[in-house]
Amino acid sequence: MIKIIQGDITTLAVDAIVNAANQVMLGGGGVDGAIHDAAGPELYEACLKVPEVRPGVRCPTGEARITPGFRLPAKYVIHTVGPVYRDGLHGEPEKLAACYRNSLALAAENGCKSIAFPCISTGIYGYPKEAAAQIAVREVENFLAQSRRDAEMVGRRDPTPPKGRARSPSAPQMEVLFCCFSARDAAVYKRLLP
Ligand code: AR6
Repeated sequence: MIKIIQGDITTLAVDAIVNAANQVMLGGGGVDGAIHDAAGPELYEACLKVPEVRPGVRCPTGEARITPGFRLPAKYVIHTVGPVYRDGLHGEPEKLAACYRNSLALAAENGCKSIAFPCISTGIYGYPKEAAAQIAVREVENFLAQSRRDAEMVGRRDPTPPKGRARSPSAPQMEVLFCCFSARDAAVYKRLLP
């Protein structure tokens, strides 16, 4: 199920909220700053413990990492790093799609039944809002549809998940919220999800 809400993602009592982080994963401005402020210093400590894949990079662009939510109402924070928008011809759409796919997969692996996304990359990173929302909606719809197909296979007692893909037991019932900070952002999503 997909819902659009307008508000502050740090107030949501969902299983996971997604953070539009940067590669260092130690906080920043925008939604990242708001999430660190609300979660408390324990979140910074938890992020420090995420291993670097190379100096200064805990989460490469398009990937996702999970930490507890600490003082947030959400159980987990899933940190993902959207692309910095240049002109759309430097892999930005693919990287943004990967953010949604990898965040959803990580949520499912951790048994989450509800997840809220901010409009990744559309603030400081400058991704055009309409184009970013189209990618977000497409990826979430694809994920939920695939999860339903997987669940049907389990229902037919076929124990073999498709090759290369882990089974996500909680995914078919997952509630996905697009948490838009502004009414304008919410209107973009409402046009795409009538
Ligand atoms: N709740 C929901 N959405 C919010 C909130 C909030 N409390 N605050 C802002 N937004 P941005 P990016 C919306 O700039 O473009 C950071 O410094 C905002 O209106 O937070 O991916 C990181 O450390 C916009 O629609 O993220 C990175 O360096 C959306 O969140 C960089 O910014 C994303 O805006 C990431 O830039």
